[in-house]
Amino acid sequence: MELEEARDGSRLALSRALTLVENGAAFSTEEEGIILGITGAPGVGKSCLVDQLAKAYTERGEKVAILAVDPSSPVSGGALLGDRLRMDSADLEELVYMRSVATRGEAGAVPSVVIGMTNVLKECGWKRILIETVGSGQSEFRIAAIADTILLVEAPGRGDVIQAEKAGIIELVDVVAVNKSDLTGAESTAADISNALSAGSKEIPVALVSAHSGAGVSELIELMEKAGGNEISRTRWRERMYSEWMRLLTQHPDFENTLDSLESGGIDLSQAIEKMR
Ligand SMILES: Nc1nc2c(ncn2[C@@H]2O[C@H](COP(=O)(O)OP(=O)(O)O)[C@@H](O)[C@H]2O)c(=O)[nH]1
Ligand SMILES: [Mg+2]
Repeated sequence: MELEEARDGSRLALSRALTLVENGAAFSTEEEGIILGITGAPGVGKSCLVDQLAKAYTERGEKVAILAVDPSSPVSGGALLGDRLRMDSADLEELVYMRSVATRGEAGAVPSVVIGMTNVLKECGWKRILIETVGSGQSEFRIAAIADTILLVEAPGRGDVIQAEKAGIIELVDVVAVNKSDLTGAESTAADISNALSAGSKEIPVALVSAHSGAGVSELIELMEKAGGNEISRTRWRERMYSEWMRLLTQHPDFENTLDSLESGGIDLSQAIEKMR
């Protein structure tokens, strides 16, 4: 079976096992791992920063798995991304596994699929897992909520932190990175953000980084490691509850049948909910 070969190091078997989970197979594990969620609006430099983080972790000898969740692009497999990490040596490449996650436009089902995929990865020895999620809206944060540590990436002149504050989801964030520190305006953006966050109930550190030059990346990693010991906030538990509830619902054996009945007008919504209890 796939999983045994994947545990033995076969990447092909690992991709197959992940595809099974993507297609709805449930998978849990007792293995521990560290999941880092990287979120933020398109274009702020998440992918470039993920590459830098992966490079830094592999240089410490850690194996790193990257899951790129992008609901806007229908992707197949992670092969395209394979050469994205222009790694310094073939040895380092051995330490990185990268995979795009097809979400099939069902935002609600994303977290459960991704949780299952991280479980497969942990089971197969990939303990350091980076999840890149696009956007900074509520649904993206729901994906991020499965992470142990959440990094919100910003770029000069943007206002995603402020939006996250307005939406009441800033509590989910452990660290903010203002990327593109090589550009003018990055420092003042970081200062504005620190200022805005200082009024909140939780202390959220703000780091200046350049995913192009690598400046500030090791300091960012230190900040995230410190944050890793933080207690999980009520907001994040709430998001995890939502995700788990959604998983239980979408994996209910009668879920699809019930949708059929709703579609054909055979039952109404309250009857459908009753069936799902
Ligand atoms: N000047 C500058 N540009 C950057 C930096 N990091 C990323 N970019 C650029 O920003 C654009 C978006 O980067 P990408 O990683 O794809 O962003 P994502 O959409 O958030 O994943 C690309 O053109 C990158 O080359 C940086 O540190 N400095
Ligand atoms: Mg990206």
